[in-house]
Amino acid sequence: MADHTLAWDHAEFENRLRDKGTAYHIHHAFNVRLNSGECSPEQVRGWVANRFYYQWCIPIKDAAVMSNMPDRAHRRLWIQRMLDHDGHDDFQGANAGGMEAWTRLGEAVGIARDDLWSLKAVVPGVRFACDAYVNFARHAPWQEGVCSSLTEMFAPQIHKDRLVTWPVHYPWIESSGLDYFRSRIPLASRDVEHGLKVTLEHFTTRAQQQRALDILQFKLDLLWSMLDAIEKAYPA
Ligand code: AHQ
Repeated sequence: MADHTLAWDHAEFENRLRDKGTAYHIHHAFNVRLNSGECSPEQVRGWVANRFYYQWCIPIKDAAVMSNMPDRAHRRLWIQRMLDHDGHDDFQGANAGGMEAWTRLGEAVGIARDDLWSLKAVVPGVRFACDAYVNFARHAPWQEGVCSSLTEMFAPQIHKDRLVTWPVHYPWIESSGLDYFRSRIPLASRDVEHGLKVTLEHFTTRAQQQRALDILQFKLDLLWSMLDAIEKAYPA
């Protein structure tokens, strides 16, 4: 039987998307310990080395979403995300991209570039979660791929937390190593502006809006399960 439950207006729909922030990995015990200074250098290195695989997968995920995008106007916006991570133009300095900035984070916490890029430290649960994200992006309609990136609604805060707490708790980490977090704050806000517009305009019936909430929950669970796996691999 058709469900004629009234769809939420855009403001209510956005509020319900944002209300899911309570499940964001900022609240995960490992992240709380990390930003409270309770992690050992080995646990910090474990987090950096495992999260590198997520960073490695993001541009591949974004290329998958883009390959499903028929509209050039959306591709012109979406391609920026890949350039942010892979770099562009002369690939030097600020043009080197997020994976280079994460490599500098790795070196600042004591992980050599070759070790980080070998992905040898990536534990099965992290690899599985990241691969699930890429596979989702490959097979889902592009609007669902865009919707899944909306966990970045909550990302500026987690980056700001690191920039405030890590220098206090981990003075042994060279400040320039935190440049990745600095760079993401404006980029996350830019990404969310496009992602939210697509999501609010595409998911129009109540059933579709519930689908969008379920997609966001899938991604929240994906981020959460990465920290579960990291926490288990690097116990307190
Ligand atoms: O550094 C992050 C990043 O580039 C992205 C892209 C976006 C996506 O497409 O799913 N999500 C995301 C996130 C990044 N950093 C995470 C963190 O905790 O540092 C947060 C994560 C997100 O909120 O989805």
